[in-house]
Amino acid sequence: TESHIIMDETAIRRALTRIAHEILERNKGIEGCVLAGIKTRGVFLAKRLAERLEEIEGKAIPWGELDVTSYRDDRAEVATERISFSIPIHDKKVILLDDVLYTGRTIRAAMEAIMDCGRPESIQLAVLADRGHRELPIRPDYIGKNVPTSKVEEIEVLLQETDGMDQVRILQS
Ligand code: 3GP
Ligand code: 5GP
Ligand code: MG
Repeated sequence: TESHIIMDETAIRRALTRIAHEILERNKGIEGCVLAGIKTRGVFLAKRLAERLEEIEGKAIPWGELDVTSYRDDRAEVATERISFSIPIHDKKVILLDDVLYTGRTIRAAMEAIMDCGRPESIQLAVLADRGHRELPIRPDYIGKNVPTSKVEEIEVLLQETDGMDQVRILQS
């Protein structure tokens, strides 16, 4: 397996800072916005982005974690429990955060999970890496890095909180 680094700690930090500014520009501030990090690594990205937004705006932005496994369409068993999001989302602008966007199935499931909790004003999507190969009509609003990949390549996302370091790598077997 061959591996090379496509984002280091600095690149990840700069991408999150840029995305924070893009979110503020698009939404004219953070009023009415809520961040939803998709487990596992999307949660840490949401937390970091919330910190960045608060530094810039001087206002706290609500954020929470979303576990969408029971909403996925490729699970053998039908969802028995409908999990809820811990923050009220009625009439809010919900910004989903994930590490890697691939087929789009995770995001479809995340949108369903959010919709089950109420009626948001809108849903936006931010990802650290977009590796292409969508199977659904989903596109991110905020992208850390576009990474054209073949289907056999994989992106490895390492974050300090879970992996002891910040790095994005591409793996070719
Ligand atoms: P994450 O939960 O921290 O995002 O999907 C579960 C984990 O497996 C993910 O971690 C992700 O990083 C990792 N993973 C690596 N390659 C793939 C892949 O091709 N598909 C999925 N679903 N997950 C992958
Ligand atoms: P999708 O549902 O869009 O196919 O895949 C998105 C989810 O699967 C993300 O939450 C991500 O964690 C995981 N995933 C898919 N492909 C990759 C990949 O190449 N690398 C990593 N790290 N995660 C991936
Ligand atoms: Mg993920």
